[in-house]
Amino acid sequence: MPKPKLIYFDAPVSRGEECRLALHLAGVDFDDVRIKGSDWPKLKPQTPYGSMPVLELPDHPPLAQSNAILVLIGSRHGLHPSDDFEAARHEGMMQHVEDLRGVVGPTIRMPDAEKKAAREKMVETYLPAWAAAAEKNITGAPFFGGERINVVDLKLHMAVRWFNAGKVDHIPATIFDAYPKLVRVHDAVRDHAGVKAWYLKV
Ligand SMILES: N[C@@H](CCC(=O)N[C@@H](CS)C(=O)NCC(=O)O)C(=O)O
Repeated sequence: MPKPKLIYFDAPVSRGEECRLALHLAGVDFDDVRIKGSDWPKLKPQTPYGSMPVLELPDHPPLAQSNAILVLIGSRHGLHPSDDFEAARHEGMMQHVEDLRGVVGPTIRMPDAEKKAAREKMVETYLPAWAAAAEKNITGAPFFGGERINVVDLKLHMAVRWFNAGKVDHIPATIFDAYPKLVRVHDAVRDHAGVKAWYLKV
């Protein structure tokens, strides 16, 4: 039986990395397929939605959309709530992270003057509003829903990590520091033994 395959760019970031972490925490032995940027244009039309990550499971067509992949892995391996309402609440927060990526992502390819203006405006308005909404909906501790890590926590972790490494031009690394629950989820994932084991392995 071939192994499950997770296909994404060769970078420990964003939608691909959260899916790799989920598979690792789930204990799934998977092929971590990393695509070079130069190979992507050829592969793109062969993927379900023209984007990555893509999860390939034996006897199934390829599955795309990070949240669908995370919910599937989480539901199968105890990393997503079995209660349907709580699961939907987690999925709401996962969509909130996708909304953030949908707003910040397009600035990546902007010329610098335009990027600076767009991001400075986000620092004033969108990003604090996004973080306040995230904060309001985190009900548990140390993770989103309580004591157990779930796929939603991996997604929140990746969102905070994107900025707090200080490598997103014109957005201060401290942008989410005033949101203690968001910071707590980020730190709890960073300090989780399974997550640490992944970074010792790759
Ligand atoms: N809604 C999709 C978005 C996927 C997406 O935009 N992925 C990016 C990488 S994080 C990508 O494939 N970019 C290359 C492209 O769109 O050509 C998801 O959640 O998976």
